[in-house]
Amino acid sequence: MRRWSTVLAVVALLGSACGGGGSGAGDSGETRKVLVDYKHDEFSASFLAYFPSDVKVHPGDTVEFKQFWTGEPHTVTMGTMVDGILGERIWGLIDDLRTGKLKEIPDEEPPEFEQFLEKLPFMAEEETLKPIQAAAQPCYLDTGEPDFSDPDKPCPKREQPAFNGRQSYYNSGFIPYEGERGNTFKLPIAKDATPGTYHYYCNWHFIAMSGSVTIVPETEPIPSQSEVAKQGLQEARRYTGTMAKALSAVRAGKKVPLPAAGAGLPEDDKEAPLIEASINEFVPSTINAEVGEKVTWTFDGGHSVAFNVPKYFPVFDVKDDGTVTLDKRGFEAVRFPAPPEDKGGEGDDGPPTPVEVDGGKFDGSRRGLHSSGMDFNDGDKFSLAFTKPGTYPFACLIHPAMVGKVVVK
Ligand SMILES: [Cu+2]
Repeated sequence: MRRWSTVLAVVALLGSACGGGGSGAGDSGETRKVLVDYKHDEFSASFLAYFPSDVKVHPGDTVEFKQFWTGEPHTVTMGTMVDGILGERIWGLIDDLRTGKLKEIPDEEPPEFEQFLEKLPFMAEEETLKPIQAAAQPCYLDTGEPDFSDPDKPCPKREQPAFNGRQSYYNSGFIPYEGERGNTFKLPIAKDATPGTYHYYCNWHFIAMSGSVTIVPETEPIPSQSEVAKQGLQEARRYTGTMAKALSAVRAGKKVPLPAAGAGLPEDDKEAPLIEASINEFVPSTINAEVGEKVTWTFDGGHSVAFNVPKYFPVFDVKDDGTVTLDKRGFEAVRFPAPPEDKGGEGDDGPPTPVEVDGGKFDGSRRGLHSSGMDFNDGDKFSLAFTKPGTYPFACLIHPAMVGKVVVK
């Protein structure tokens, strides 16, 4: 069971290593865009946040959630269950963490949290990573609770209704990279929507990745789309400067303190909230080696080192009938030895002893996907000896923009 403190452990990691139709929304409605995750044009990264995280709309408007594809799957999950189970007190606390008013997660786990986890599971089972279809596929319920008891059973299929603030469960499901629904989830606001503030969260990354939609009466003014866009960029850019600096320090061979307390706080913006953002880069991205020389990768964050990676490798995918599938090869060691299972780590006393997995010899004759898997703690190592001259491209299976190559001479 994930603990309160770990799922809310919102540290910025400075690492090295539906289309859904607009049914019900009026034609005259305006659109406000919220970015899901964020793409920096100078380095590969992922941001477990929505930008801007709070948006105001009128009945009849549409909120368009536009996802930048960083490899991290996301959802937009809301409804009276989401607001109701945690209640105003806990959401208030999460809002304060998300907006930077609160800097530390209170130690005490509120009872509402346990209940929330029981009623609203992640989009995949924690141990097996098997997708839970009722959480991973779109699900719109006017009343009652979704049935999560059978992971293979999706919610009853129905056309996406406009959001009215009264539906019990309103879930975009996994927003896929491609296919008919593209990278966008549209949230049409019903003409008869009940004014109020509604929280949404990502049911893969959980409530630290959340935001709110506030529906106000037509008579009340709302920020224009250009103001919303400006706000979104401003929120995202509170982190990118510090991240770029950290990356260039790492590239210059400097030791950069990692998730250690406060390390992720943007230096220039002490008021910025702690969000989970990670640089997804191999440093260096080009490795020169001699024939027979051992090349070693040190892990920092959740990544894999994979060779012979297919052009398109969706970790989560959506089949024609809507079933969300997971390719476990994205997480597990493939054709390389897996790291030992008991490595100690989170929750144990003291830091775990770093492990080094020796992947053995590698040359161009070994075909098919090879991956280190992701089951490493920060500081663990994976090594390979290249036995033939050549260029060997590699990538992280989770973060498609995280690539590198080994040049063997
Ligand atoms: Cu997410």
